[in-house]
Amino acid sequence: MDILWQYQFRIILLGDSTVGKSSLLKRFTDGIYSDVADPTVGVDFYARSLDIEPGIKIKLQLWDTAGQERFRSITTSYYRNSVGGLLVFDLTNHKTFDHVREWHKEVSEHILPHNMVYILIGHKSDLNKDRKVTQDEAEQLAADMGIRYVETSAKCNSNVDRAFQLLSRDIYELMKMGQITTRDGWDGVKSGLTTRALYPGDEDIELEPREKSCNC
Ligand SMILES: Nc1nc2c(ncn2[C@@H]2O[C@H](COP(=O)(O)OP(=O)(O)O)[C@@H](O)[C@H]2O)c(=O)[nH]1
Ligand SMILES: [Mg+2]
Repeated sequence: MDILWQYQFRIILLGDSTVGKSSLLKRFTDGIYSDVADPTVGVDFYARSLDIEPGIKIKLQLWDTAGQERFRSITTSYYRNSVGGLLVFDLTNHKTFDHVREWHKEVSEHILPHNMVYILIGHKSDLNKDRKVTQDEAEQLAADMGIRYVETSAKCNSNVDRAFQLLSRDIYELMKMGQITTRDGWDGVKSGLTTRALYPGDEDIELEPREKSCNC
């Protein structure tokens, strides 16, 4: 019996509008980048699988705010049903960095008594000459929040896979330690989908795991 993925993690993108959240997701799931992004057209979620260690395949369900970044316009279930969050700011816009703490506070308060695993993302690293946030201050903020910091560029495809890999591995490690468990009525982590589950009674069928962005 083939296993398509052992676990599904539901992950959200957080941060001000135009920091590059949708571009990051498109690069990660479809391998494409466009300088002309339409903020009003957004899919709800994207998907891609990752092998985070030999034999362990994780399906990431990645949720985008789709232009609803204003505080309190995002529904609580968006936060509550997620196990991981990318806190994204634009390296060329200091305000977006200043707002990271607010995003972190807003989400963390909404999901109490549970926790979320975060990673801090300094995005648009290709625009180094316009940089307004130093690596040192970003690393300091990440250290204060007890999370990792990675600088990415969707344009140059720099560190994009790595950011999702690191976050997924952190979540998986916490699962192995029993600090994150699947819970009834919670979509943050779901366990295994196999070919048997997909095609009961037809175990000879061979399925290639295929992932595409989803706009349903
Ligand atoms: N230079 C550069 N521009 C980017 C990058 N990622 C996104 N952008 C641009 O930033 C703008 C906003 O991106 P978008 O993904 O819509 O941001 P969102 O509102 O956070 O989803 C668009 O014009 C993108 O082309 C990047 O890595 N480098
Ligand atoms: Mg967007």
